[in-house]
Amino acid sequence: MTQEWWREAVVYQVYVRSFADGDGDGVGDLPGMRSRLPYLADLGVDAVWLTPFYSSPMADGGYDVADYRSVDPLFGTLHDAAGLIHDAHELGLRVIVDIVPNHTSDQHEWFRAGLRDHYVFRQGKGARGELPPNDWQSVFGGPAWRRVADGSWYLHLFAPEQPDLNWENPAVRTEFLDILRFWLDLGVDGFRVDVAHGMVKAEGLPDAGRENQSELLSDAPLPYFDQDGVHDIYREWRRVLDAYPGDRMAVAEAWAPTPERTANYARPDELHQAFNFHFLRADWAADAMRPVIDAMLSTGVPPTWVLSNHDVQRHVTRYGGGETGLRRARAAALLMLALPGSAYVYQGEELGLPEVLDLPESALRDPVWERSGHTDRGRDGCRVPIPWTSTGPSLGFGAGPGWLPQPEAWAKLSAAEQHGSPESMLSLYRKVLRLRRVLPFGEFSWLDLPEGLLGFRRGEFHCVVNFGPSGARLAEPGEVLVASSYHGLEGGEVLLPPDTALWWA
Ligand code: TEU
Repeated sequence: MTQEWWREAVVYQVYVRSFADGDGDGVGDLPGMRSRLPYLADLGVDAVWLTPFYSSPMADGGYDVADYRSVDPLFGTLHDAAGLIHDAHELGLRVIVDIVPNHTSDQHEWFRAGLRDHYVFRQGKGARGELPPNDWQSVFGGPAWRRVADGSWYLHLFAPEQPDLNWENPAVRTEFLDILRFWLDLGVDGFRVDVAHGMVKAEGLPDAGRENQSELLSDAPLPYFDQDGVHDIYREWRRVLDAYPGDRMAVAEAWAPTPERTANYARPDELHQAFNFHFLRADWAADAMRPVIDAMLSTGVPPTWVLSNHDVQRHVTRYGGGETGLRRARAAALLMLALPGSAYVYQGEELGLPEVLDLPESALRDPVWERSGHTDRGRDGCRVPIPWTSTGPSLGFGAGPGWLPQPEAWAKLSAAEQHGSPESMLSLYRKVLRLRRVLPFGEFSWLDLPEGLLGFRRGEFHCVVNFGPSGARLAEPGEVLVASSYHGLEGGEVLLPPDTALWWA
């Protein structure tokens, strides 16, 4: 049997609202996305992951789902979804969809019908139940409980419009197995499981016991995340996935405290992969990157690598911004795409887009902005619509202005501008993704290199990154396949400038 496709796949994340707007209403949609499939096939990725496009009041950009089996009119129709899956498959691209099982929208029929057993309702504390049932904090800020008319409280780990489901209720479990089947029947190749570490809460809902609960990768356990019982759910899900032909898969969005705890989600009888957020969080330094890579590889589960997504500051900016950030992002691409396992590329990362830090406050749509009492600007800065061309009201995103304004400087970063330029970020990604498909990768081992350098080999293939502040010399390494920035050759040595990565074989 050939190897399962997802093990080495490069998956491109499409944040549907911001990718391509087919009908000119300012919001990206499925027909727009469908029209850009040839771009993705040409880029050289293996699969696409689509963020939620289901019926939703959009309190959290679609992560508040009102109906898991329908497409929101803003994004198109079920027919568009089926057409997109069909076209993607024709182009050799797999399709992964998002599934949001921790919570529904407060407009979901269960919540509207007042089905309390489907959610987490409790009586409050205090003489008249006027205090929340415990000290849990919402990830978006403030208490995780909201009081309703009869005086009881319901749990919402995210926005109040996103009530947490009660996974102790068998009706909830059965419904989600059925939702999985619905999309599998429509032809999807897999699922990205939203807040995969959240569904099961500690017995009795005990206090977290500390005020600051916002660090998602904290070592201190929280009674509402990463509870052991959640794994029973995935064992059920896996049986559903395995009953379908064609290597269907699921990847966990699990913010577990350690790489080992994260690895628990990717098991032969559970989900297939889990995002490696420790890699995403690592600073731009050899001694920060190496331990997280080691930790991932030593867990023994199929490795994954991710640098950016729709929830975090884009890594060009995280790594220092400006020319430095871009240079580092180029080197990071070579690092990530050389490591064994699969990689997740966030839309616009292949264009070197930075975080947009100066969006006008009136334009902000992320609930984090409201919920944090206007102290945290939230995640809109990484969700600005993609620039496809250098002109037009939204740089080719759609026929009219996009739902968030794009910086003027993005005209130069557009896909069309970069396409013909051999030195562009887009050309680098295209080149590297092509090489990755044909290189005969062998067994992984670290190279013994001076401080500031990080390097490894996979058989004859080598990757070295210079994280240090000064240039480094490497003994003539054989055939240079690609470098992330200019490198020199001198007297049988390669000169590797700071913040540069090199592949050779
Ligand atoms: O995110 C889960 C999560 O805990 C974080 O990524 C969080 O959104 C962020 O740190 C807050 O600043 C998932 C989705 O990826 C995210 O877009 C949704 O908002 C969230 O779940 C709720 O569904």
